[in-house]
Amino acid sequence: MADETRTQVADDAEGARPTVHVAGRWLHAASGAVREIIDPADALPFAVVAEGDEKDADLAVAAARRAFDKGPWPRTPVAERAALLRRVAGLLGRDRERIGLLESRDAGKTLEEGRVDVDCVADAFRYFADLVAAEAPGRVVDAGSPTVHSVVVHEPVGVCAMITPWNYPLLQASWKIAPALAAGNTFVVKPSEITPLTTVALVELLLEAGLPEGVANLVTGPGRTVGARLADHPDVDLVSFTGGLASGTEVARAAAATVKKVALELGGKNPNVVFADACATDEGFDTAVDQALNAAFLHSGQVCSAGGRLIVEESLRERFVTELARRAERIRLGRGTEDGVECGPMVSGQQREKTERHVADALAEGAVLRCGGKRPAPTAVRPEAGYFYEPTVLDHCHRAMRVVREEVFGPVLTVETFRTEDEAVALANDTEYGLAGAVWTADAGRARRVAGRLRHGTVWINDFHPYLPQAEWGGFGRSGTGRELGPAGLAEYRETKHVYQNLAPAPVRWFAG
Ligand code: TXE
Repeated sequence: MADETRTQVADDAEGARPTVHVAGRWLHAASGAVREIIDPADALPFAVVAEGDEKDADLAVAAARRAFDKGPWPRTPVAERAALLRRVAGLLGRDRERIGLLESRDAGKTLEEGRVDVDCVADAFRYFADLVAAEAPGRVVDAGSPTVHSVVVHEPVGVCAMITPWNYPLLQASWKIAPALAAGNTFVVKPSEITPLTTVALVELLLEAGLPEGVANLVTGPGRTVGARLADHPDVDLVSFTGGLASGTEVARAAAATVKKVALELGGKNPNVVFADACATDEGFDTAVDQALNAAFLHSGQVCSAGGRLIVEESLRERFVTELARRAERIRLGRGTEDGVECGPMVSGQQREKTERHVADALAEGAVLRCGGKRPAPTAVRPEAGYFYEPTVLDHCHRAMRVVREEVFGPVLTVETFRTEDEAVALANDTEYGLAGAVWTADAGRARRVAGRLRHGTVWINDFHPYLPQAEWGGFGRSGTGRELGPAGLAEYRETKHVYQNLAPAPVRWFAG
């Protein structure tokens, strides 16, 4: 399996691919610069893409502007837009294996995770197609007069810039592209410079589905040049960003100069609160431990909603953490395409070093290492050069520690304890973020009480990680602004217009003359 993967993608690496897409044409970067794309499982390049800069961003924005102001897409009937989105979903299904494999190779996730991502993305395209197709064309408002016809309609925002990260490249681009297209916008997408390949594949599918020229534009390249230019470009009407807090803050600052609409998804520091009553039975205990593992270590913890903060009732701690560490040690690391591998490498050396610094600081501040805390020994499927890091459990943590306050974005679980429900809620809310959190309890009343008090955009009760295309996703606090998915995820890409029609115009005589 691994060898097939290697050959297929290696073909692409023979020369730089023209991965900048502007006004219906695939181009090399205007400067001619290229970038090697690294396989995080062995730290070797396996593809070469165009390294765009501000000039490519300007060309892409100009194309998107023309397509919005003069092209057919914003004026295309909703039913036709919905049909195109459904065709894209169908093409994703057709190419599930190819794109799933590309995502696995590029982002370092397992092949199965790559496939699931493609399925989720197809669902999102179908969801937004159904949502717009079912809508009434406008909301008639009672103006209190038979001679006034008043209606509120929704229109596309215009040119949308989308800046996406490396952990879920296809999924995060699609959560922006699907609603933006459903609403009739044109766009320029800039994927993370280290994982651009499935975004290129997605744009190819949009074109195959029949999207008119200039609606979808893509610039591969760095955040500090391409991303920054998109955020401050005067012809961009909206910027939607998913990534880290520091870069998101810069994007918001740059966008403010031209009063763009801004949507930000900036990650989280997500609590997983476990009450002892959830583990009263062996089955309950097994489920809560299993899900705590999944919450923290899926995709090496490089998930914005990763449950990296375990907040467990004091009486349960020793039993829970002992079992958790035992099972974390058995997680099979390796290249995501190898059979039996449960967790791939981290995405980059930089991300692994950030994780290592966090663990070192935590240990210096008094955390107790229960497992992991180091790079694994190399094996055949886990070469020395890959960016692997062992799933790590840090016990006896507290809020003053940097590892508990800041997003690690690596396979690190911290353990804190509580004695009362109030204490559990206070700990879970004691974060500047507010993206997601979970509560585990067998007491239905407590579940609802705690869920009601958590200041997070998604709260799971006796579960962790699931999301639905029809339910909004986004954060409180510094996890960001705006929402993706659900009706609010579509509303982000729309302007609201009130059209007031006087059917019997007459002078108002406000001024005597
Ligand atoms: O992300 P960046 P990085 C968090 C996570 C991680 C940290 C840093 O904690 O350790 O962020 O990761 C583009 N103007 N998340 O540095 O820089 C960049 O090119 C415009 C959380 O890799 O935020 C990429 O396309 N764009 C997260 C995108 O921003 C800029 C997912 C994200 O990269 C830019 C990833 C600028 N000035 C990391 N600077 C989540 N919310 O899921 C960078 N970019």
